Amino acid sequence: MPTDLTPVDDDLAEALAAERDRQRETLSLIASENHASDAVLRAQGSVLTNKYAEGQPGERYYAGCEHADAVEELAVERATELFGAEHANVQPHSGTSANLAAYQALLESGDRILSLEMTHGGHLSHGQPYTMVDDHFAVSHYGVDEATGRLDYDALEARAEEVDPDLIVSGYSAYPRQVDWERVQAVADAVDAYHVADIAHVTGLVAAGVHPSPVGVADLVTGSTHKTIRAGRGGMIVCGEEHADAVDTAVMPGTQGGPLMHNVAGKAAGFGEALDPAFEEYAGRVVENATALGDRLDERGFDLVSGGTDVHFVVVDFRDTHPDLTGERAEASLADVGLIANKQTVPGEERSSTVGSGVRIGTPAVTTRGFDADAMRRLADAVADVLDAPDDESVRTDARQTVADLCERFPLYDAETAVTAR
Ligand code: DSN
Repeated sequence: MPTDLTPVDDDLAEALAAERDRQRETLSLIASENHASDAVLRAQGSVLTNKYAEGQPGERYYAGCEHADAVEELAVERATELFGAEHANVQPHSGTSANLAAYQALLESGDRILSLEMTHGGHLSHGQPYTMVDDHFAVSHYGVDEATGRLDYDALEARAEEVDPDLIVSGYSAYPRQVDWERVQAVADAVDAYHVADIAHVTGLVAAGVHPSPVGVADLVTGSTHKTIRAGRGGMIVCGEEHADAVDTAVMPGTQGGPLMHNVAGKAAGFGEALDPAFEEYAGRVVENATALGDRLDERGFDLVSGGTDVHFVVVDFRDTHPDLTGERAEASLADVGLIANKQTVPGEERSSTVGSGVRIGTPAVTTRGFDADAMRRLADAVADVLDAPDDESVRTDARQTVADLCERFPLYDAETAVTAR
């Protein structure tokens, strides 16, 4: 922990301490969240927040960038090593920013994008209504097979032949199975389209080799850096040399100004941690824990989209087993006992996206706390108890006790973390 702590003002310190305590005293099951290390938190809270560094290392638009250059070079070197990529741009502010830059790099305004339907697990930045992607491009969607919950690559191919896209987006926010990147690439090749693989969710699993990698398969691979990879909030793009200049120009000036160099420092710290062999073990456990969670929920009579998981979360579908339970209600009931998950639409959804018929439950954050398969089963029982009887106060009391026990057994951060910075 840092020793030269600079206190923030009392009001802000109180809010930050409350958030730190919320994270310590509840269990984050949101599949896109994780707990960054103290090293990443410190890097993100560093003096680099003060520095403008438009451009690339060694080719900046402002003076005084020599140390920013060193930091960004570390992040880029570590990213290329982690993902086995020829080129990395670590400046995107987020996964969405990375996707906007990817479209800017490869497309003209009005071009056609084919991406997964959001209610089937796609992402806003893949061109859902009300986004600028949808405003500037002609977006069409493909779906999963509603009976199996799995991608049907033959159906994707047929849809691509119908739409004739200029770009196909793969990689998803709520698809609980591995993606066959080569098969998507074959579809893209067949219709002469670019292929952007958005690995935002599985970045850490790909880096650790517990999910196949689209690097060297898709044209561009985009992602965020704060989910399974635990490298602090931000985005990135990795690709081959042939797209390097287009990507760099699309990030700046195409879609961004000055990079958030403090976040680039966080990425350097987190990518360094992910290169440690211990990270491979962590990523493997994330998937094992999701499998244990899914198996137990299945034993307890819940339906899982696609029947299970290969990744870091499960999606529970209430429609057949708990037809009166909505995702919104489930999210609120779980949150009330300290289990923080998110409502989720399911393939074939008939409720609105703000209500949903499912819940997505992820394991990256609890695995960072040290959860093993036994702890996951205990957690799964608490989830199942609450979802089976969301109005039963004695069930809620027991679930709160389970959460308190698990938080105590798998502690997170200490009394200084995130309240102070240097
Ligand atoms: N909001 C993220 C998720 O939860 O999947 C994606 O950006």
